[in-house]
Amino acid sequence: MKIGIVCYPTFGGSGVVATELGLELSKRGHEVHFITYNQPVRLELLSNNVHYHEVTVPEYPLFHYQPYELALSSKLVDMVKLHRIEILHVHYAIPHAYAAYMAKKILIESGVYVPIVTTLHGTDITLVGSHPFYKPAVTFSINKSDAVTAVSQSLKDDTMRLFDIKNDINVVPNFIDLDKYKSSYTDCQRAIMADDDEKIITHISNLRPVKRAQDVISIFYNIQKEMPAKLMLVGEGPDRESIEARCLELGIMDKVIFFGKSNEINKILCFSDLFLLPSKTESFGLAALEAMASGVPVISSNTGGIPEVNVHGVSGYLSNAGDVEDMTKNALYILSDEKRLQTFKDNARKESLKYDLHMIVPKYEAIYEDTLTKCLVL
Ligand code: GMT
Repeated sequence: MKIGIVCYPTFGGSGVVATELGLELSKRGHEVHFITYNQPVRLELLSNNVHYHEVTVPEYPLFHYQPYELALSSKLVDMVKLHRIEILHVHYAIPHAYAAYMAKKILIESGVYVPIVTTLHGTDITLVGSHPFYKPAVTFSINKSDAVTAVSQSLKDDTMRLFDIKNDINVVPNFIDLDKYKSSYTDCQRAIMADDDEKIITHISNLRPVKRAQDVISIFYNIQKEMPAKLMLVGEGPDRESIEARCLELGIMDKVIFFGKSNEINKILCFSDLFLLPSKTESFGLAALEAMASGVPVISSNTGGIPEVNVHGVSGYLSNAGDVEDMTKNALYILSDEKRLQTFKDNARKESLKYDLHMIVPKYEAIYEDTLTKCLVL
């Protein structure tokens, strides 16, 4: 198949999922075209089967806002025609499904029909999309897609509850290339990060308010009072400054390592004993899955799709968002006994096997095939 993928090319989970999906599809013999405004961060290797087409928005002083959706629609039209792309898989209802619908309509005028598969990732539904301002556009974009997927049952339920959806939504969870995490699982040199007796706690996110990174600091502060520990913080975002200020205020700056944006997540995770994800909401929690694949137990909130990934009492523990005391208690319970910690580590890795990309990517392929067949009949 010739597949066009539209995503946000940034460090966010949706961009990672879209990129890994495209790369795996290309390995499975499909021709994949990424169409976006920057080369996706995890798209390191361009091969015969993987292409990247940049969407540029010509600056024009008359426009207060430059029309990205318009530029994307035009680029999609051109790329579908030029490369005979058979199906478009767009990640995020707005603006991607919205722009793809416009492209589809333009292409119909030239006798070309390209179906659209839309994947909902969360922020487009739970945070931005449900704002009354965007609701009509999100509802329209979902209902006009030829197939719709959501990354968890919880996100599907939220979508059905918040919008007037006429389409069926398939749940296709986030996935992981387990091999990438397996090597680091064994080759880890944690001595370069911490002393032997120190426990390593990790948090990875884009440090937006929804991630509740201040809770990460509070939980870590409580942990390091009870045992020697280091905190590794990976990611950049609007809360970085206030987090640094809080660490300074608590006198723990020397125990916190800020990595900033990193492409070496698997290496960092291999040093870790515990992963913290106290988010206010999370449609899936890809970062938690990446941790689990590295054999790192997860202390998380119980919101959104997280309970579908992190199994309470098995791969880690779940608490109400904001309940720092309970999260601290659970963290200390896991960390305070070496045998118990090892059991949780093994369980975490075992639970992550359910999300092997070799099992999940074929689900997308089946959806593409069904959609193409359905559209042919119509
Ligand atoms: O969580 C983020 O800040 C990034 C965001 C995105 O849109 O890229 O991630 C969302 O999509 C990921 C991939 O499906 C999910 O694993 C994340 O849980 C989801 N984030 C939220 O729902 C807040």
